[in-house]
Amino acid sequence: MTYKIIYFGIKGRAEAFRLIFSALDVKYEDVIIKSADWPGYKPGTPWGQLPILEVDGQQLAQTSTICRYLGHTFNLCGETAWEDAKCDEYVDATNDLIEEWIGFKFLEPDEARKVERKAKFVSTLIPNCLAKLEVIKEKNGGDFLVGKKLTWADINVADKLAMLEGDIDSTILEGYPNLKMFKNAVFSIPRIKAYIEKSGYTYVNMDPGLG
Ligand SMILES: N[C@@H](CCC(=O)N[C@@H](CS)C(=O)NCC(=O)O)C(=O)O
Repeated sequence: MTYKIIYFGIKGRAEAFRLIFSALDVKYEDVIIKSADWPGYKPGTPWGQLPILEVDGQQLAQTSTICRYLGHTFNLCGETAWEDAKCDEYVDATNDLIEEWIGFKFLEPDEARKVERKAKFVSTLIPNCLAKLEVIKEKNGGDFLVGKKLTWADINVADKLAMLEGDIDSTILEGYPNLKMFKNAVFSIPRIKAYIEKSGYTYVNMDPGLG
């Protein structure tokens, strides 16, 4: 199989795929679309947006769909239909948080509204979400969110936590010991650790305006 990740020159939504490929030592190619080339490229994409995963020349779109596909392909999914659904639930719930982050950070045109939305995000939305994830993680025990082994949802959610730490506040997981342990467990997987050390892990240089 040949895998290509087609995306803008940022970590963004595609980083979870890179972490999954790295964890499993599966080769992939990053195809970077420059902002200037995007208007010409966009009409030929499945839904007018990136990222896209190309598998042996066939294209798959939508971030969570791609992550889930990789999870099923590489046996990083739940062991039962229920566990699979729990993976989806935790990824969808945290998607809501991240879409709001993208919304105020990249897409909100009104400066006053941007400040207002960020304040609500930091004071209410993040703590609400992290408190719920903290309980989920504590109840599941072990290192991960679902069942007893690593799933694609662990990698997806840990990536989002790292993104928030990088962009909002590096101490965001203080007060959530189970989540902190969880994120560290994912990022301590030897191949993921090696990938992070090689690639660097910062979200601050995202290309503004792309969302
Ligand atoms: N629902 C899509 C959203 C993808 C999305 O919003 N992609 C942004 C970049 S992160 C994009 O392609 N922006 C350019 C555009 O919409 O023209 C997904 O989850 O993959």
